[in-house]
Amino acid sequence: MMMNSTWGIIATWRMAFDGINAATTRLQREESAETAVIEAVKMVEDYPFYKSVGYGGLPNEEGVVELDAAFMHGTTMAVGAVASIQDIANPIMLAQRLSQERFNSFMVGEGAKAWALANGFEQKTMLTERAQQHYEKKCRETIDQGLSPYSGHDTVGICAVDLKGDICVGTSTSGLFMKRPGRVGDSPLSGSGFYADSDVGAATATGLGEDLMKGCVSYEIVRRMGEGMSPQQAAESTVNDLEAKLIKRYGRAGDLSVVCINKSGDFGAATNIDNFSFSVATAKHEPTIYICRREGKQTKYEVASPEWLDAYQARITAPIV
Ligand code: SD4
Repeated sequence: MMMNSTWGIIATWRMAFDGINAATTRLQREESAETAVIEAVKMVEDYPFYKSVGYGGLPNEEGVVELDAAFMHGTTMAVGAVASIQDIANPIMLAQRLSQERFNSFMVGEGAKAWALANGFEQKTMLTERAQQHYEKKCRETIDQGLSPYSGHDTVGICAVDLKGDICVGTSTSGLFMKRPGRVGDSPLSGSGFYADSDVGAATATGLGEDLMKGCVSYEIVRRMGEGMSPQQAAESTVNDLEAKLIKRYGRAGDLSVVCINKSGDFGAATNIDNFSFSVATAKHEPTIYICRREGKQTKYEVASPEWLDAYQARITAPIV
């Protein structure tokens, strides 16, 4: 078996940090990138206060939680994905399972749910009281007043490299808050929300799916790394190029944030917003949460301060009024 001299894992947002910590132990113990990614995504899906992924995820405009998830193995190139699925406890596990199927590996809605239940996946009511309260508040503040409700969306995307040299990526999200029933973003779309190639590296995206998918950003980042760019160069240039192109040809660009890692464990992050955070750990880098900001065409990041972390925790658990 091929061996790699290093390991690493990187994820969008602060919410993945506990999962990254747990994955660090796994990857050091020579567990697979696949297990590290799935277990880390599951932790985010299961935590009710993360309101954009899994249990506790925010609902669509009719108050129904519809979830998207995907998994890709960068060695076998297996991809599995689910979209618009309701009331299945861990969409990422379903995506992983679907990645083992020769056919029908990307399933949506009712069909995906029926297959999941027939194959032993846990049914769970994914709408929490808190998410319902967020929904009612949003209705009061936006729709009831004729304003656009589309904001608030954070996908977890996690890329990992293991000591055998396998590279995997997984995503999970409730998508755009107040989306139309049936709306699907970039997160379950190969090449857009995620991509992994064990010869090169992996990338994953978060932000406005409708715009991220216009640039197939994750594939593009991996492609650029494969042509010799560092992960940071590949991430930054891909975000900058897509943003510029969208503004020029489409008139505007939504939120675009990405993280990536290469097979040597070097990582990169880029964004066109100011408060994008990411979590990372590698053989050379202890588990850390970074906050990004954009300076000109560059994305700079600094370690999240204790004050920032406290404020974050207070915000996600604060009563909804
Ligand atoms: C989507 N890209 O469904 C996802 C949402 C997201 O940060 O990542 N938001 O469009």
